[in-house]
Amino acid sequence: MYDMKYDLAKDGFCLSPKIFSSSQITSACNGLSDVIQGIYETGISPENRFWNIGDDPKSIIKIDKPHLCNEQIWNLITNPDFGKWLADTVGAKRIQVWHSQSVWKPEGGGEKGHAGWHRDTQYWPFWKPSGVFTAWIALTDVIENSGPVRYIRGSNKWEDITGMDFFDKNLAAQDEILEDTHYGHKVVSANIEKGHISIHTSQVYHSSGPNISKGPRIGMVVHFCTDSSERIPVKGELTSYLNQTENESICPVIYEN
Ligand SMILES: O=C(O)CCC(=O)C(=O)O
Repeated sequence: MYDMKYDLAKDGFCLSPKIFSSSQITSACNGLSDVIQGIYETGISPENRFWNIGDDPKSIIKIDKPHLCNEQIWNLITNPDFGKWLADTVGAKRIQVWHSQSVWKPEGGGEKGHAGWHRDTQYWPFWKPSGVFTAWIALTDVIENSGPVRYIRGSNKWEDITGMDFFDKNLAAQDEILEDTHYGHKVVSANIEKGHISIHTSQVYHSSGPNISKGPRIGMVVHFCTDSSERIPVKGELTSYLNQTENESICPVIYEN
């Protein structure tokens, strides 16, 4: 078995040993730079860009489904060792990537680099919470000063808290709400080296603060479903969003036993 820190079911997250080699990480990172600059090697655009060329270079750069645009990014997230590791960690027979995003946090951006406290299910009305997870692959060494992803230990068991939002940069206001509702909660930073991964459940609260280190903090975020995931029918523009899981050139199955 793997030497894992923290307990996914109990704490809501865990930290892995090294999964990816330095050369795999470097290639993916170069691919990501291209995508950020609008260079799409495959000719396919990302699903969504929350940062565009000409925008503030100190803001957090979030791009959805960059694996469609670049082969090196695709190779990273479809790596068979990674798929097997995810399957063993969450106890699944099948792992499918249904979404991905890159989160590039430039150094020195202050609160422009913040990601507010949230739980992933806030944005996923079409999934039941169990059986869907997120893997965060470190493409740079992440230390406390880099603005690591931070998890609230055991918050995967909490009720929803009003006022939490990924896109809200006001972490201080959110911290006050958390203190009021869950005084004494324990925050753990995912300080992991390049090539290591943190994995979290869809219900754990997490956020990240400013990057005051000397270089960018770069993460490739892989959202995956398993053989035990269940869809929830939704109305409106997201009705057919998950139909793309039927297309493996968008949502690759990376492990099956
Ligand atoms: O990279 C970050 O700072 C936030 C990532 C995140 O929200 C996630 O992995 O679900």
